[in-house]
Amino acid sequence: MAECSVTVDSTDQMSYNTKVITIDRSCKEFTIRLTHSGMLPKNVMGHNLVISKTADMQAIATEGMSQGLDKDYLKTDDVRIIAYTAMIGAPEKETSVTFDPSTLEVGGDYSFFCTFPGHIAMMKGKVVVK
Ligand code: CU1
Repeated sequence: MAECSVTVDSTDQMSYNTKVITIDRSCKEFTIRLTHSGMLPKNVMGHNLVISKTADMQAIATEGMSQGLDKDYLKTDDVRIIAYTAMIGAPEKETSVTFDPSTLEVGGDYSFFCTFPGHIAMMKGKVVVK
């Protein structure tokens, strides 16, 4: 059976606990659960998880910065965003997003990243579609 969900943890060290997320395109729905194991609040060490083509990643993060904290540092109606979670920080422990993976191409160049200002330098990884 296909694995149709994954959990990624984020930390006060400005990191995710994985560098690769594998998405099985045969899943009807795919769920990404983002946890925050740190003690710092959202305005200091907020994290989200956004998926886009790798080529669009930097532009989405830059545009997100100008949106400010109340909009979770993300322009959510940007059509280049494939999926995104809310931004969380302590005391929130987790959030999740469920989306249809059939919009992704097998072998396509996708990434996941955090749009909190400055975090993309460390908080990014590859999305592998199989
Ligand atoms: Cu972050």
